[in-house]
Amino acid sequence: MRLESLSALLLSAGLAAQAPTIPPSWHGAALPQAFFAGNRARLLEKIRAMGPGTLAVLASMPLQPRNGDGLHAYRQDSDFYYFTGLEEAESVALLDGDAAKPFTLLVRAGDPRRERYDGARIGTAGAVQRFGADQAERFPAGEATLKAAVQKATRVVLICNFDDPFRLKVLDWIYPLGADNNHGSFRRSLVDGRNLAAEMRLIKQPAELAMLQNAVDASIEGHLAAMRGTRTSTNEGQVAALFEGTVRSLGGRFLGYDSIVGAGNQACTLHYSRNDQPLKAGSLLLMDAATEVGYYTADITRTWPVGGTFSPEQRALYELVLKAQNAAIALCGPGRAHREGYAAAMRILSDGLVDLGLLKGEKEELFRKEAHLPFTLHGVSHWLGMDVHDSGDYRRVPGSKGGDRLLEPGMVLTVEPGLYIPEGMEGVDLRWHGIGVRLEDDILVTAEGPKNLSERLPRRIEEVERLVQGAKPRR
Ligand SMILES: [Mn+2]
Repeated sequence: MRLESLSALLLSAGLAAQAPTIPPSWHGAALPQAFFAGNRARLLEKIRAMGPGTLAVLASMPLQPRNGDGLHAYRQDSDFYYFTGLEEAESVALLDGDAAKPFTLLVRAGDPRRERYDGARIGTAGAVQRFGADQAERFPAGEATLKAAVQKATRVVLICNFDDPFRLKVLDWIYPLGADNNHGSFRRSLVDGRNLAAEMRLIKQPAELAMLQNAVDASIEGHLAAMRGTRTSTNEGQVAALFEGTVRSLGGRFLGYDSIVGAGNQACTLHYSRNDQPLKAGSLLLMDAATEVGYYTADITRTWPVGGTFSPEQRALYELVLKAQNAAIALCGPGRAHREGYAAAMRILSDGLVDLGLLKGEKEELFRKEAHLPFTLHGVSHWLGMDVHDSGDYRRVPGSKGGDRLLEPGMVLTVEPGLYIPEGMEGVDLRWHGIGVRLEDDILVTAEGPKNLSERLPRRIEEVERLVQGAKPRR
């Protein structure tokens, strides 16, 4: 049948409106070079403010062996990417606060044989033309340039998260071993620049928020596919595959973190990621999974019944977690301490556990003693961005109240309370055993208050049940 006639047929039958909509995809999504240049300009301003002779040195993520002669898939260091947009390994970026042309990229030497295996390397021309470097050099010559620049500087701001050998090399150039370091350190100092980068990354720019929303949207589609496909699955692995296949097909090249897909008792293991156990009838499934798009990741958790219907115990715990989550989300407005949401959520969970008979005693006293902790286990928020637990200090900054940082527009954080009752938990009636519930959404702080970026993914029990029941029951 020709395509036109098929769509005509669908239209005449009134079916076109019911055809599944294909969500947009984000294959190859990346922020524009102007974004990275803007970040470099702001970093340059900060290092110039430190005084003359300041040089920033940024290290890329080292290659990571996996097994045998195989490597883990390469993913650039978040800080390095934020300031360069460059995804190539074994690169170094320099920003010289004194120079009129401050940005130097040092990139890998050409290797025709390796390049036949791994693809072309960017080279010095690519570094200048595509990545905006003022000048570029290839190793090994680049190493002499780097050493000279470090030794000429009076202050080196090092932004190096994971490349320990590189850090030691730079340290040795600054304070040569066996030399008169006491004397040397008067001339040259080292500043750890990681907090500088973290503070910049904490407030998201509009372009970053758009990319983060792409990651959230793709992750929502993955969650919907997993929920709809649970009743026709027999193993956690199949549900994980529905999520992961969906986000990959939408352009999520990497997951933001290993998917957690745990049914029944496995839902009580916070970082469970084997995802290989059979789905037992009557159990709840907890899925904490998200994709990264263009170096920004979502972080979303939903919990649903594998058979499509919550039992009374599952329902009671779920409703409690949902209530706690909504209360904490409402407190993600500007000017709030990020921990206010935690306190509100814990109060609701603690009182609710008493109401359900899971904690026994006087509410005020139990809350004060944190008797809920064996059930709640973890905090409810963390920053979100390029890293799932994004960089940025939670405390000790000017203007903070009670030692905590106050929320500002442009910050993004998760809100994810949970309750966990593993098999064998002492002092708890057996009917509650093997239930783990967590709900997690991604919240943008705006001047008008909290904005839930993952709102579209249902949380209310009736909606969740309807979604899961949409599929045919499994045999
Ligand atoms: Mn999280």
